[in-house]
Amino acid sequence: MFKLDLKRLGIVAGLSLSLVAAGCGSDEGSEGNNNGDGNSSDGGNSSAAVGEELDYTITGIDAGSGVVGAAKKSIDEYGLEGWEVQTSSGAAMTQALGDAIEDEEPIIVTGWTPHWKFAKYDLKYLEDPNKVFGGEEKIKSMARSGLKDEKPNLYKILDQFNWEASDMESVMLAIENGTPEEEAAKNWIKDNQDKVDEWTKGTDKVDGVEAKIAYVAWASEIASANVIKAVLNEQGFNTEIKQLDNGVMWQAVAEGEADGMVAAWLPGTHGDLYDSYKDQLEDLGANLEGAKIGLVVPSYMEVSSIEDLKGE
Ligand code: PBE
Repeated sequence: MFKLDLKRLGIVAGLSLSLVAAGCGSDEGSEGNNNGDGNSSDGGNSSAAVGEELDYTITGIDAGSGVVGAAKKSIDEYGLEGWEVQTSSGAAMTQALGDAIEDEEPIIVTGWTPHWKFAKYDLKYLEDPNKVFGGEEKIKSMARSGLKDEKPNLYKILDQFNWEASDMESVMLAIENGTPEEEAAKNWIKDNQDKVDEWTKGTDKVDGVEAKIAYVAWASEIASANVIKAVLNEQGFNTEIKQLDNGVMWQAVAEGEADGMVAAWLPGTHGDLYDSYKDQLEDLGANLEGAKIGLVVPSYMEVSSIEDLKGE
């Protein structure tokens, strides 16, 4: 195919240039990636070349996640012919990211904030001029209908739950560094009792009332689910946090199988799910502001925009 040949030529040109550049002893400041011609001095991190090196693959997470949906949409919207999103899991994605960084190899992952990866690695979001990944997101809490009357104290705590991105990140980072999930949640609560007191303000303790909170196995939601569980249990609830696929989490709250969830990324990430279920659940508002999703790469990569992936 003509297109592929052009890409090959780009690689060859990139490689020969990289030999020249190696003689200069520096690849800093090369701006050779802005026209997608692959002629960058590192021979691997520039637009067309990066596609070849990555086998035109974006390292995704679970197929049901909003960020994978947006990544697939970005392939269409930016005309990234031949690119694919490989789905796996959040854990597999961060493993692949860590491995690539160890070898200073290129990688593109579906990423999000808050996430511990930004504390651990030097990363950047690829610019998204077409706003396929949306803008600033909020994480909202949702309750099943009827919860307010049936379990008013649970309803009120979910409604008052509110923290900062840095709070969530610190719990995520502790878990990533090996602290068991429940312990990381309890440690954060111990250090932030003033915040937690705001969430439980005006509620009464209960005696073993069951609370069922749905969540998804994303690092951010593992953190929030464990924190809310620990807070509820301190108030006397018998809390079960139930790990589900994204669509099933929404469905579980909508159909009343779960009492609620604190993992609704809106308006963009879970916008479709919200539209499907909004009449069957109660939106309790944001529990965290300043969230974001996008394509994330190590800072040493030269590509800066999703448009750069287009090649020729
Ligand atoms: N995430 C984390 C989720 C929402 C929370 C960005 C991976 C998603 O893409 O659906």
